[in-house]
Amino acid sequence: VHAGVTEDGPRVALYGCQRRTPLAHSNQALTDALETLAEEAGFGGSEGRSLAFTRAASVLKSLPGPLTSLGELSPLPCIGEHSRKVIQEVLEDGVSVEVERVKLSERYRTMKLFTKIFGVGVKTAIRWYQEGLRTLADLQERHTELTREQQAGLQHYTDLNTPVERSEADTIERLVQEAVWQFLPDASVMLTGGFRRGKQQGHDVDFLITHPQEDKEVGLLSKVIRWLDSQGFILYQHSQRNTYQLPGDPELLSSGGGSSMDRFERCFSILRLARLTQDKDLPPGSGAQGICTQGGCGAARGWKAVRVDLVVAPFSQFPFALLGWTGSRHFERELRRFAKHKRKMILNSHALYDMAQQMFLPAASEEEIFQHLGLEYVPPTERNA
Ligand code: DGT
Ligand code: MG
Repeated sequence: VHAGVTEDGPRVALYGCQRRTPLAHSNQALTDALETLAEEAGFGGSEGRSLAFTRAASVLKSLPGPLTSLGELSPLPCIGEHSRKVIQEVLEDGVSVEVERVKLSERYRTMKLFTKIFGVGVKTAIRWYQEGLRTLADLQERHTELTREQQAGLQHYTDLNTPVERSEADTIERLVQEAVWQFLPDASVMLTGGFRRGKQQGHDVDFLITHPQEDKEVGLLSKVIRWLDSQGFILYQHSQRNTYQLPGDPELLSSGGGSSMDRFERCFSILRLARLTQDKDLPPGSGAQGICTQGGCGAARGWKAVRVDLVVAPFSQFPFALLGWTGSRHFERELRRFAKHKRKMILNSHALYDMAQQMFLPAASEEEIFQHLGLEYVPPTERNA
């Protein structure tokens, strides 16, 4: 018996953070269909509906084998009426008429096009759509109304929507380490996000930087950025100072609690990466091998623009930051929801606060955070909820 059923009843737990979700699973056609509807609901401003489809898809991702009949759905949590209907259609006909209609609709296609621009969220895309804009050329005409970030996003649209390969992420990791270690040799640079969960491709490359001696990391990021820029690696960057105040940051403790945005010092950037096919032309042995500088191969367009996020966390907050930046987005959302509703705790990327005891719960590792939450540890590669 697969489909998550044991003799004791459903094996699939209610919250995504209580389940193990590997990257590869057996129900891709079903989850693709549900996730299209989740996306479409989000484009229409229906957050609740969007979440319902996302949760249903996430449950299917955790199943040990392919779902073959509707009956296997009954012990599973989070499968609403609408999701059930879509699943039935895909099981019986291979496709869902509703999903196919959505994918062809003008709004969905335009919203996809616009939200794939770096710096453009759903709200902005909706506004443009309502104003009658439909193509990237339409946006080019309104160039002056775009933010600097959106202009960069538009300029590098093709590159930024070409998946970043794992090998490219590794190359960028070596470059970031080279930059960081010049200023702080004992700092650690960790690849987080999807690549830490085992993905072979990503939409960006996420790094978390820390130093075992707290406060040493202060001021590091601006030096790193300045060096990268002087070497010609920066196509765009926007840095933010750390605005988190310990202890008892009022915003952390306010009702909303665990928000997904954090207040670490960080830099959203677009870096210039040499295409790996050109690796052989570059001098070997340099940490920056594979990355292109302005004078080098830019003219021949032997480079590719890649989105890179650099986040600096003080050592005591590092495990929370690592947990928060490893994802998946849905796993994070479920962790925070579980903490709040099942444990009366507030979790974010800085800290864990126990509302009953009215105290922060420190942690030296991700494992300890799971322990505080009374959750079985889920390794990064099983967090693809
Ligand atoms: P992808 O699309 O291949 O880059 O996949 P991911 O999973 O790397 O997605 P990404 O890069 O958008 O985000 C990585 C994780 O970091 C994700 O679980 C959510 C988290 N994250 C992203 N932005 C923020 C932020 O502003 N604050 C916090 N605390 N977390 C964030
Ligand atoms: Mg990422």
